[in-house]
Amino acid sequence: MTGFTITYFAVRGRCGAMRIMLSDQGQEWKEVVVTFDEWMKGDLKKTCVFGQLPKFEDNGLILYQSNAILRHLGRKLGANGETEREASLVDMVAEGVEEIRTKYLKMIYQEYETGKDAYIKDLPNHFCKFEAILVKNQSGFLVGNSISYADYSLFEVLLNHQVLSPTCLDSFPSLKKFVEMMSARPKIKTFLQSDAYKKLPINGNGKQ
Ligand code: 0HH
Repeated sequence: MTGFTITYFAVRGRCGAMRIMLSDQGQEWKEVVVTFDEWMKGDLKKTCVFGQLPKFEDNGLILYQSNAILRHLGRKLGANGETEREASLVDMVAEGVEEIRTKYLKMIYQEYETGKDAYIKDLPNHFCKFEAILVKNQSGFLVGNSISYADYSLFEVLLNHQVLSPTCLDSFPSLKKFVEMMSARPKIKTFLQSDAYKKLPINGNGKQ
């Protein structure tokens, strides 16, 4: 019996990948939704180790930093590579995904109007790296023969980018196949069709 709780704002944001991962792994979790007004009071912020959300609780263990949470779940749920060597490669690839996510969030929150077109134009320079990883690995996953937290993270980033630019994967057949394969996993498919997922905007400022 697990006791997972996610405390976060009413957006997919930095919890998108962990929710997809928990669903696919057949886990249940509780959501504590923080409103803008509650957050602005400042009391909760003061208790957060880095002054930010998400906060993740696992039977008394409290974690912050979305990628640390993904890694924790990867280790706990067996989605972290099958060997120590693979686990290191999973971390490496996940850091590469984080670089795209960070650039995406900067564009969305700071320069959507002025930077969106240039951002989309530059995407192939980032996507080609992940295309090459998938072509080399051949299993359909980023590392080894089993799904890892890096796969969930990349999948969620790509879903968001397909909203930003529906044709952005057209030159990347392996990435396109990867998104199709992940989307077709039964528990992910059910989650992506759920109100819990659909009702949440991708980002907190209405841009996507
Ligand atoms: N490195 C951290 C991580 O990966 C970054 C966390 C972070 O940026 O976990 N947290 C932001 C919220 S994510 C935060 O706590 C961006 C979504 C913003 C949506 C806000 C919607 C509010 C409306 C209800 N920001 C608050 C702060 O820094 O005070």
